[in-house]
Amino acid sequence: MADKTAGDPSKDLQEYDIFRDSFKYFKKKKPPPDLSTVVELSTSDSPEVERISVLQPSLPPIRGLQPWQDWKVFCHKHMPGFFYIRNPFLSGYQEYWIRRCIQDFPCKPNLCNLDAHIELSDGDNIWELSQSSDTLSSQDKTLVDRLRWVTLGYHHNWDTKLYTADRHSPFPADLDYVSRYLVDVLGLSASFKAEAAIINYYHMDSTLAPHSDHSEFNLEAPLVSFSFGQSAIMLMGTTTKADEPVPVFLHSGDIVVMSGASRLAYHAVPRIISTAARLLPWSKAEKPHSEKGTCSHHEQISTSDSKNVGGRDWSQCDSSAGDDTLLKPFINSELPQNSESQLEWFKNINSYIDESVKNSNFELFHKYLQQIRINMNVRQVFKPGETFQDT
Ligand SMILES: O=C(O)CCC(=O)C(=O)O
Repeated sequence: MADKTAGDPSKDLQEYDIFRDSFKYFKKKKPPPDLSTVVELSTSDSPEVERISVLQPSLPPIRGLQPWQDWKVFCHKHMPGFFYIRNPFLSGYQEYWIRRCIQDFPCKPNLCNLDAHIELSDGDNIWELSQSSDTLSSQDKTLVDRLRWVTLGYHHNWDTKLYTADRHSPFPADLDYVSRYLVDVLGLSASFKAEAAIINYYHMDSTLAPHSDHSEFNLEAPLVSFSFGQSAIMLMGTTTKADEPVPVFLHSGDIVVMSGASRLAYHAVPRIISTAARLLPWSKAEKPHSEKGTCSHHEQISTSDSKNVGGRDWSQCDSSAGDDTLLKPFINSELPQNSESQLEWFKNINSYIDESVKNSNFELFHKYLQQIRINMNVRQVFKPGETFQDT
């Protein structure tokens, strides 16, 4: 790329913000950018991209992921500590997380951008309010369209850029566990604990400006980022904006982990890429993996009786009927601390995920994702064993 500092003596080459130029280039509508330089990490034949093998994890896998041996994990020479996992979800199981992001996570006690405009109470469900046309005003119908972000766990304060003890709600155990599992498979940290997350809901014209994530007290713990729905271009840089970032494509199901030198690297999302419905993972009207009669690796660790989870008879539970409110205490609580309760929780969550995926109708979620990209961005806030008293 041409030296953009040429002819501008006021700009020191070291300080020149090449990242911003790249962001503007990929954001531009007219003329649209040339996407041929955007790296498709899973198919790239560039010598800078390397597929790596992962390690046998110490944790058992949560339901819905392909066996870790089959994961396609890539690194890039210019982004040490950056890992890209090409959609490791079993067919049909991305929907579990998509539903969590659209239907569950925007509910109280979590915070979202709509709090500035309307008073949401316990039990209000933005997705359901947006669906029911007869009882509510037309403004309610657009609530889900106005959703831009949700925060979980320690709620990131956008103004102060701080986490504080008083802005905290329980971090959902399933998201904590799946993040720990991912970090474990990559061999990054035995003590990872998800304590905060930002869920971003991108519209087709949304962008995320160049930034680095440094509000956490623990800046060594990796950052885990999940993409669902429409594709995006992510610009991945270094710790200085004077370095040109690498543009990479992110698609539905892809997971990025930023660790080591990449943990504090500048990154941005300059563009959402319209992805034809036929190219989205669910276009083939796929059934959950287990329904295809395949005995997969993950089934070896399933020990629970799916009919009796959390004291409920699951054979009576059709979550498509929206009758899963009784499960909220189970799915919205933190991961149990002691290992016996954690094992019990683990059996229950696996059955819950299976049932939730098999019994739900995801058509409306798929429709929503024809225009939306969701990103779940998970962080550990504290060093192991520390809390606010220790900072
Ligand atoms: O949307 C993405 O892929 C990145 C999101 C991000 O960087 C953030 O929330 O800090």
